[in-house]
Amino acid sequence: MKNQVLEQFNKIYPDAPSPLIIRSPGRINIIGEHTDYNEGFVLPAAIDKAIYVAIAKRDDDEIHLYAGDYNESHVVNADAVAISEKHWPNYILGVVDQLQKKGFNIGGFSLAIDGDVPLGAGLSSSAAVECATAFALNELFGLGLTKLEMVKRAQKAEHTFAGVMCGIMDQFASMFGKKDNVIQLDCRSIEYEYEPFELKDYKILLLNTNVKHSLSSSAYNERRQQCEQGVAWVREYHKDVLSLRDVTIQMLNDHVLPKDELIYKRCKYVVEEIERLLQGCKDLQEGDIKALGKKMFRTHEGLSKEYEVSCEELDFLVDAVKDNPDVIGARMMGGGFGGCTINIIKEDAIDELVNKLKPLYKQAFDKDLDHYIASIEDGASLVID
Ligand code: GAF
Repeated sequence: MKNQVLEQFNKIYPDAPSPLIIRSPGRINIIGEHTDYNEGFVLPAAIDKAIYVAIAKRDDDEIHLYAGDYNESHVVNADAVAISEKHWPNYILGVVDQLQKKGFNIGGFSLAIDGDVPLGAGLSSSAAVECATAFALNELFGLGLTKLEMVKRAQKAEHTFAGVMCGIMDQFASMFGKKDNVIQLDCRSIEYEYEPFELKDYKILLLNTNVKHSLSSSAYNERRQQCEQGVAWVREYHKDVLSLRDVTIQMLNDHVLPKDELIYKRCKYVVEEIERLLQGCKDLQEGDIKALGKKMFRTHEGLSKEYEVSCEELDFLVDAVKDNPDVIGARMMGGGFGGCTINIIKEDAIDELVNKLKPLYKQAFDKDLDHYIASIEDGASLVID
């Protein structure tokens, strides 16, 4: 991939100086879904699928972008960065805009981008692009930003230029990932701990529905607002409550259920998921992967029936492995409405499962089912020869 982006860069910008190359990975999340923007916990990790950026300074103030995935270019002046009608430049330009708003002087540059994070598969290709861009600009212009500052600029870029009011999980995982470790991140204090993820003879299998989720299709933002509404109702009685992190089921029963059943359902899922993650982390520390797996199935149920961010295809894939003794946990992953399921499965059972599922999936939905065995890798870095 690194060579591919370098070749593209050299082809598109033959007169440019030799570029820096940055790798920023996609992510998985073991448990803790839709908890980040509720100031709960998440348990993500960076994976072996990544976005690569090649970048070099220009002598003028122009920003030249090229995306290998689309074989498309986009040019804009550094003092006229704005949301583009094309989708892909926004994840890059949003970061430029955020850095400029922080007072950094971003001059002209040429950038080529490519990667093997499947797009719209719930593996956070967009966060990987944003983090790769922030990392690249930080290196190129010597901005001196910390990793956390880059994460925050990248997250804000998603809010402003992509219109998705995401939490911090995806950008954090892409930037802070550590090989063979998951990150237990407290999304309120932003304190985090690495936890070794030892699966022995199990693997992480991702099954891609090939249903492209569109988070900005407002359902994601709507869920966030519903959580905020629930908190506002509880706060009328408990002034110290700041987010669903502080809310109990009793509070929801008392102050949300009488007002709105749908909002109650959404909030209940989140409150339970925050607790489930904490229990799941204990399982992990005790080496009880099976107990953690059971919780993943329960998370799926909550996401599907209470938070309602699943879809038929995701439900089908989780149902299909539910009673398989070789699969100890499975659920939809990420924002939802499509993308991948994450499965913890015995390594020697993968082929049989995938060979069985692919034709069934095709028959049911007339779509292809893709699969990836994910390994946990380091977060964003400068690629050095
Ligand atoms: C998306 C968002 F970008 C994350 O912040 C997170 O909320 C996730 O959905 C759901 O857990 O990936």
